[in-house]
Amino acid sequence: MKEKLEQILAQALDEIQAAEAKEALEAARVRYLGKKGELAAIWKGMGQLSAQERPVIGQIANEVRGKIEAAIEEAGQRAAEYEMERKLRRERLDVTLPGKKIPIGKKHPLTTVLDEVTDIFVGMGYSVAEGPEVELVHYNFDMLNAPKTHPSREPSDTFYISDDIVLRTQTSPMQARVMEKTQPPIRIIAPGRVFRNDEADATHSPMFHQIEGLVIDKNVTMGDLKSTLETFAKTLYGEETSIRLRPSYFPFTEPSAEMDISCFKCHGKGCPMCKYEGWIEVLGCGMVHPNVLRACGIDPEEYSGFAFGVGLERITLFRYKIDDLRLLFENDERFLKQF
Ligand code: 2NL
Repeated sequence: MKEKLEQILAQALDEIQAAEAKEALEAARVRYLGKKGELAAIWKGMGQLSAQERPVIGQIANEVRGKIEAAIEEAGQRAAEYEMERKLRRERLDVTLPGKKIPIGKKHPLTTVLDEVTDIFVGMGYSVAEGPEVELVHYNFDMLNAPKTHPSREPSDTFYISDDIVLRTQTSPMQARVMEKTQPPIRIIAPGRVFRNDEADATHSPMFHQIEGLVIDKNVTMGDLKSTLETFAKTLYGEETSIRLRPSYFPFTEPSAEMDISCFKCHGKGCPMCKYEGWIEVLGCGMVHPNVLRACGIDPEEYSGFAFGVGLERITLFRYKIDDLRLLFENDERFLKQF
C-alpha cells in the first residue's frame, strides 16, 4: 500500500508538472483527489489493513494528499501566468499597422464666413443676439418704421403665417426686441436665417442669411459707422480694400447708405467681376431712425445709433469667387469639398 501511495504521488506530480492549462490541472485534481479518485480508493481499501498498519498508511495517505494539493496550488499560479501570457500574445496590437481613416467633415463656407464676421465684431465688443425666425408683424415691420403700405409687406414679398405673423424678412426684429428690453449702450450683431418670397436664381433665394449690426449710445455718429465698416471690410477682404458709402433709403435708417468695397479682383481698375465699376456693393446701413428708437423706448434726444445689414451669402460668394448662390444650398459634396 505504501508503494502504491508513492506511485500515486509520483504520477500525480508528473502530471501536474506537465499541465500547462487550467483544464489539465482540474482533470488531475479530480483524478487524484476527487471523490472517485485514486486517494479515495486507498481510503476505501484501508479497512483490510491491520490495526498497526492503518495509522501509518493513513498518515502517508494524508501526506500524499497534502503534497498533491500543494503541487496543484503552485501549478495553478503557473497556469494563470501562462494563461495571461497566452492572452497577451493573442491580443497583441501592431501599432505599426496603418490606421482606418475616418472621414472628417468640415465647416460649410457660410459657417466659415459667419464665424469670421462674428469674430470681427466680438473683437470690437459686440454681443451676438439670436431670435425667432417666425416673427410678429409688429416687430418685423411696425417697430421698424415700415409704412403700412410699404411694398415689402405684400404677400408677394413676404411669407405670412397669419395676418400678424410672418417669416422674418430681416434680423432687425431681433434687434428691436433687444432695444425694447435693454437701455443703451447697446452693441450687438444679429445673424440668422431670413425669408423673402423670391424665385431662386444665381443671386436670389427664398431663404438666406443676414447679419445685422446695431450700436446705440450717446454721441454715436456716421463717422463711427464708417470706421466700423472699414475695419470690417479690411479684415474680411484684405488691408488693401477701400470702402465708399453711397446715399440710399431704408425706412428704419436716416440717413441711409449702401457700402461698396473696391473690387478685390482688379483693385478698382474695372473688370467683369465688378462689371467694370471698380466697386462692389456689399451692404446697407445708416443711422437708426428716431421713430425706431422711440418705438423701442429709447429717447432719440439722448441717444443715437447706427445699424447695418449684410447678406451672408453675398459676402461668401465674393469671398470664394463662387458665381451661383444656389451652390451654397445644394449640399453637393463635390462643391463643398473645395473649401
Ligand atoms: C439691407 C441692409 C439694413 C438695418 C439693416 C436696422 C436695424 C434696426 C434699426 C435700424 Cl433695429 N436698422 N438694420 C439698417 C440698414 C440696412 O439692411 O439691405 N436691408 C434691406
